Amino acid sequence: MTQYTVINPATEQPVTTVTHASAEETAAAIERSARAYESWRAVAPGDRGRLLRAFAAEVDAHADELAALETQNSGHPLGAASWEAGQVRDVLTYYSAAPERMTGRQIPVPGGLDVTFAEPLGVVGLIVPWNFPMPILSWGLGPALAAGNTVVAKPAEMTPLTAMRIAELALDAGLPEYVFQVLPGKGSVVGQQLVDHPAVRKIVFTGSTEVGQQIMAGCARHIKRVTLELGGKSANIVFADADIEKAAATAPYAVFDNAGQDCCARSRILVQASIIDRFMELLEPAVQGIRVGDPAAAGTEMGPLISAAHREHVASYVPEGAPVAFRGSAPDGPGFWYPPTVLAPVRTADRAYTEEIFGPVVTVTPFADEADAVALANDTPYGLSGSIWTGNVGRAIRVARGVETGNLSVNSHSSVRYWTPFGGFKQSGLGRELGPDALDAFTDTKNVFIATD
Ligand code: TAP
Repeated sequence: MTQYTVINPATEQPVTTVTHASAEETAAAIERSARAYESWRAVAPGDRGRLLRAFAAEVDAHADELAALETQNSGHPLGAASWEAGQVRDVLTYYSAAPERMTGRQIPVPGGLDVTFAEPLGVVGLIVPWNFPMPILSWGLGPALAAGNTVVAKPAEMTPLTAMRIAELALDAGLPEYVFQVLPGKGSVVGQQLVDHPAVRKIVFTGSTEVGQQIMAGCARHIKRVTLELGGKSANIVFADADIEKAAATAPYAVFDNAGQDCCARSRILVQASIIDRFMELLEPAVQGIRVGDPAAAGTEMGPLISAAHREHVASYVPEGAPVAFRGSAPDGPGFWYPPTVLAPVRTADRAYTEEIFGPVVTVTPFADEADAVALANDTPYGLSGSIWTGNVGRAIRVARGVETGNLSVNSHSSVRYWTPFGGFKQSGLGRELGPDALDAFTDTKNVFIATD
């Protein structure tokens, strides 16, 4: 039995210890999940919807507790963690309407009646990263359960606490036992077992591109369905005709939110050369104004990084002599702190420009014209997110169609809204989560022909 000590990244103090599941325990949980599936899929649609609404209400009633737990475990500012708990409630509520609306089609054919059914898949394995433990769990959980699947989730080793509590809340809300289980443990043990076990019919993985590649290869052995949400190196493109004040004031939040540990972070700011000096003048006070500190304190906007190892990784992108234009602040003393950092000018071959840093470091690069901006934005293997700032609606549409990425916002930095599809182009992933079509990712279409002759 392996014990894991969960550390508060803002204090470096232990929070609690968690017992890791072994490969054998994971297999046993998957088999319990497969048995629970037989009855869960048969629950009447209205009752399944009611249970999901009860689950959402239970999460809502414990939102403050969940937020405080996330702040301790992940170092997220309390305001952000409250939003994250609210997102779990909202995703469950949104998909609670689905069971009663999962209609098939009636297709005109000769000689009979042809209908389709959206059948659940069976046991779904969710492999969740440490950066947004609650929302990312809910994006798979809500539609998977609504469609009639059962779920075994593996939270990241470093951030298991809110997922474990949410599983308890599911039982308190009346979800039958083993419909939703959370197994804390290592990716190489619990995650690998989810990928390898034949009773798991689908994997939803969010994390690094490298591990995503291994998961996809593992799923191929069973033709297991897979959704991958991987990394990003998204561009925030600011044209000379934009509201430059607003673009500069909001740019730091588009990359330093969650201390930059966000796959949608707009970590490459591309600015039209004619306005770059003015933009930098406006960006500096915006970056220095970010309130970095105790995540439990009211008004804190940015907390620490998740671990010492991750801070070292982030710092490696800012070596001696790096072109630091300016920096925000960070507390001294215990905690894995790293100040918001702006690098400019950065060569486009520099690894700070090409690699996902997953920390509060952003590069600023000038571009000449619209074609140059699109070419720079697309010069990456990733394609997850991005923003376009312009006052010209035609340009906004042309650039939005030209940038190879799954989620774009114009004159804002919105990315993940549970009403709309979310996912990546290129190496940022495969498949889509959220939005009205997410049920398709948790069902297979069955076609039935009934002869009338
Ligand atoms: P990963 O190693 O990819 O971990 C993500 C999840 O996969 C964790 O739950 C992890 O478990 C699990 N996992 C690891 N190896 C596995 C395996 N062989 N089979 C099945 N599951 C496995 O990411 P990370 O180490 O947390 O972060 C590394 C980098 O990935 C970051 O710096 C960032 O660039 C990127 N990242 C991207 C995202 C998003 S949202 N796209 C999220 C997090 C990280 P453990 O708990 O044991 O690690």
